[in-house]
Amino acid sequence: MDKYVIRMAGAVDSARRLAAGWIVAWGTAALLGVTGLATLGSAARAAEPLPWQMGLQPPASPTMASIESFHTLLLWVITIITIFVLGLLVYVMVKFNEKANPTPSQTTHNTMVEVLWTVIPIVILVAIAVPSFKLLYFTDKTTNAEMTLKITGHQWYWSYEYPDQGDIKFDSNMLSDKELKPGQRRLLEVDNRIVLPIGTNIRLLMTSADVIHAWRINAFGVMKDAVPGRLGETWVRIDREGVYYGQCSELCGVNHAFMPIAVEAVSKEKFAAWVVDAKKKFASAPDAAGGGAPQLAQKKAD
Ligand SMILES: [Cu+2]
Repeated sequence: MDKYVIRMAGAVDSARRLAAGWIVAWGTAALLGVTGLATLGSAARAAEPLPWQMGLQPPASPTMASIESFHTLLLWVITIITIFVLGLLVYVMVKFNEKANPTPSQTTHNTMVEVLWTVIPIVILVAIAVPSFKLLYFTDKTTNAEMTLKITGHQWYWSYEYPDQGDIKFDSNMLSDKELKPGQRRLLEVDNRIVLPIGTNIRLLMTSADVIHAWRINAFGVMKDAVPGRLGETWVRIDREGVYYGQCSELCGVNHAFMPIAVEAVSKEKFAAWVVDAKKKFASAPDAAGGGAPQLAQKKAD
């Protein structure tokens, strides 16, 4: 009886190891995929989450469209792997249980199987890594930027500069509950929205005047840390008009949750008209972006 128990334990053990090998390998693959997806999830009016929505909100930039298709690819990979591992477990339970397999095999190693469960996951990881790195470099910067928006994080608001539109500068603060007009999004609406043209390659430069913040808009697929003393760069090309919302995504202090981002994406003509108005509107506040004295402005003054 003892001998039988030991044999049985051996068979179960090797079956368990076989399954464990796959689970570890595929778990790593799944994790790698998930880290690539950490950019997604809050609100935007031109592309916003809806009750009972399946999947992501509609992408509003080529970057987000690419992130979404990469996400779909990974979802397929993860689904197939999960079903395969589940199949293996069920197979082991049915085929090698005590009744079906009273005299278990004494096998402890199988070179072929071991090579396969090492090589196949590597091949799949490499197949995932190639589009992943391509996407990473695509989001990194644009080679032909048509305009620049400089973003500075402050505790706890954002300030914006349009260096090639006649130096427009302004602060953007969240509206309090009292200031909200009907229909405006609570904790998302701001006093001065960023206005940007659609169909334009916009270079986004990010820095901070105090601690690390992160400028994030899900519909654009943009999330980049704003680090004091450094200049981060990414880009966006907005597909269609509308208002897009985002939030600071780096824990930056007590009011971290209260420094939202609101972007009004308009046609190029409307943007040109806004620039004319904005120059007048923000001219009265020459140091609007101040408080933190952004590095670029300082350099210019030298
Ligand atoms: Cu912040």
